[in-house]
Amino acid sequence: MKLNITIIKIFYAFLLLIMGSGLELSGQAVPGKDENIPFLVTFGKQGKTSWGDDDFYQVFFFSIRKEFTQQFYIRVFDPDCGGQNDEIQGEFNTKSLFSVYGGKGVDPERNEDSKGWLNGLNYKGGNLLASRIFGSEARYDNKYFTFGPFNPASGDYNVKWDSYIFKVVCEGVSGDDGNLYRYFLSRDPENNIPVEGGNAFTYEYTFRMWNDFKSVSHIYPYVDTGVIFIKIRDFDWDSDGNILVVSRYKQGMQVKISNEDNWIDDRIMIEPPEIGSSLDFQFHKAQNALVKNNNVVVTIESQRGDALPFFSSPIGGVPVYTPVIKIDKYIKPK
Ligand SMILES: [Ca+2]
Ligand SMILES: [Ca+2]
Ligand SMILES: [Ca+2]
Repeated sequence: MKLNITIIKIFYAFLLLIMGSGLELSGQAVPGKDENIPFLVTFGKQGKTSWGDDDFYQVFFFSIRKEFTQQFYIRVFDPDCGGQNDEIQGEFNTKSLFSVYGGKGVDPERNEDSKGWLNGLNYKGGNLLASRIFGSEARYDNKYFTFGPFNPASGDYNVKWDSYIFKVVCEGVSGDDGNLYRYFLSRDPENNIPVEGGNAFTYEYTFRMWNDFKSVSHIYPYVDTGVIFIKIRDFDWDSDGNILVVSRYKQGMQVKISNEDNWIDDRIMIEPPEIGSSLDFQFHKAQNALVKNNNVVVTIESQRGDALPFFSSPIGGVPVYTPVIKIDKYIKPK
């Protein structure tokens, strides 16, 4: 009996270890370490959708585990639009509004509008905690601006993830240039110090590809129970190479791709081993001619029409394809 209890104790310790490793600290950087995406991008609303942003705003969520009770910060790298990193059209005249929300109305699992992926709905649900407009400002060019401090309890509590949820919206309120930027969820206002167990996610991902042939970018949607098939939609991919899906079950299935200023959708069946894990959508560059400054938008929804979250640190880790061992049927000798 005593031995059984010891075994149970070891089992739980092991389980906690695995769970802990699933909540990697790389989730603090947005885009995340495994995603290999250079920048998020949001254009000024006088821009053209053919430059790769369909709606001129981007919504990101940050989750803070309930156990973490200290103050934290949300840092924005290169929040201005001008100087380095950004995509100029004519002259730099874009203003970007970054807003941080907490409280009721933020949690996208209880407020579908908050997800921000369907245009025309109110994606600003929650209490406004902080905001700032950035133009072309040398002070924040290729540098961080820090929002906060925030108290975890001012977020919107989500039971399933046992976490407080915060939301950051970037809107291109005027101008026509592309603002490129990144986020970091930090314990420190001056340095990037991860918040244990923190993560970030979005439902409509607008990002920049690398300007080289070899870099592969990834995004990791989480597949919850009840998902039978998914619909992936991608916008303005500029016919740049291949988009592949890899999972525990899929070795590299090709997804239909968009060209210029259009949405393309594709339907992908979900198999039982893929439930409760992340999928790996890989974005491979075309190898013949370099497609430069490629911005792309991606959403994924289930057969019910609800959007799946893309986590900066994939839930359960990066999925690894596990070949199914086929057992040949016993053939009766003649
Ligand atoms: Ca401009
Ligand atoms: Ca910028
Ligand atoms: Ca594009």
